Amino acid sequence: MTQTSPHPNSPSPQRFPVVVVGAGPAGLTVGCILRAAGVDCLVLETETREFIERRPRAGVIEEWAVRGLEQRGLAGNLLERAERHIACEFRFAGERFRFPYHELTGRHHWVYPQPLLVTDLVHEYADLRGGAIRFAVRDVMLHGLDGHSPSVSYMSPETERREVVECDFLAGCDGARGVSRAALQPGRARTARHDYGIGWLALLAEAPPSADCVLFGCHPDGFAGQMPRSPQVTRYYLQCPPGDDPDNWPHDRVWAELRRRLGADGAAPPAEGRLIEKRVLDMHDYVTEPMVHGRLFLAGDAAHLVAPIAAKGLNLALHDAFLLGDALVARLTKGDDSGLAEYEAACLRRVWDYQEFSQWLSELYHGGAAGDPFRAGTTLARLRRLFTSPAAAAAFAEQYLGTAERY
Ligand code: RFL
Repeated sequence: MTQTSPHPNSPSPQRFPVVVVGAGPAGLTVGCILRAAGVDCLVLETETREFIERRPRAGVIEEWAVRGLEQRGLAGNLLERAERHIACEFRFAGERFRFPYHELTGRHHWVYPQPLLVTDLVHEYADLRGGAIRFAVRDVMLHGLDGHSPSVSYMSPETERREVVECDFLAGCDGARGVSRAALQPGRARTARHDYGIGWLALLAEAPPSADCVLFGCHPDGFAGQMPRSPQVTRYYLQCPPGDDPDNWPHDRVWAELRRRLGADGAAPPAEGRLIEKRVLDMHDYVTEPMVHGRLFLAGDAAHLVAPIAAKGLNLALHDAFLLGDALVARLTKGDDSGLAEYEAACLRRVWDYQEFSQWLSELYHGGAAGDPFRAGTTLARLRRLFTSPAAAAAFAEQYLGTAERY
């Protein structure tokens, strides 16, 4: 929510050069970059530390993103513990088709559960780099976005009062349901949205993965996916109607559908285990433009959401955060404005490229189950082409791994 002037009952407003709204991967990475350069900032987060360190979400991180974390001293645990993935496997027409992207390109993916990354980043920011952070704040409001001295106010859980913090710059990193994007609307920004008309039942199972790689089951009854997270926990997805009730998916139905849709000659069936997360995602994408308003800079899901079809959201959040963190440091330590001026354009080139790839991949996953024999035919042709045309395979690998030389 936004209002023109801060609520008056804060006794003495504090001041930080940067306030970061949201302690997800984007906000924490920006915070760590600022602290490493000796720039003070405050991170505000509506949830508790325990909650954000456990919230299950992404797992697939692209090589360039890990390199970016490493260059900023943020990948120590990740490089020790993450798994290197070198292939994925498509299953269609009752057969298995392994796509060995490492063999084709020399590149790989990292698999590291998002809660572990967030735990590492909070520890680095708050415990090692001495960054200020307030958890469990409520009713965050942004003020004075049109001027040179914006501010943020929030209800403090400790004082039960509205606290006001003045700043030079605001980083809006509060995800898809935060207040930063809303502060730009109406009339200040346009959100372009795409709905796939498809639901995914997102599942986390206490079970080892049934294969050493990501599996994509392109089945006439709907998509099924397996994304390994750790030797003990596996993420699965099952295509379902949008808005479906997770209660329509009892344990036995889930495992029967996973076995059927991921079934193929010579393939081990998914290892059954307790389902520790079960929720329906209505698949959609959006991009908000502009990502910058005055001294407010949006980053990550606050600015753009990409459905988990191609496992790109966390990667885009990190891409924004590297650019924004570095640009703020340049501005605040050297007076160099160029990074901030180029920030939005540099983010959006990769964002739109990844959005386009997600759309393309969605047809590969879902086209065969659309109930349209023509789409089923073209989808099968698209799938087969990946395994018959080296040019098509190279293009897929580049987009899947995010390795294009330029965006
Ligand atoms: P986050 O992670 O949502 O963090 C935003 C933080 O802001 C807090 N917040 C507020 N704080 C202060 N004031 C407010 N008013 C606030 N409102 C909210 C929230 O509590 C939260 O802590 O956004 P960020 O940092 O931009 O990071 C984005 C990623 O989390 C997201 O894109 C990925 O999780 C997407 N995603 C995946 N991405 C990948 O790259 N690879 C994957 O394998 C992958 N799998 C997934 C995914 C997302 C999923 N969900 C959520 C649909 C799997 C799933 C199931």
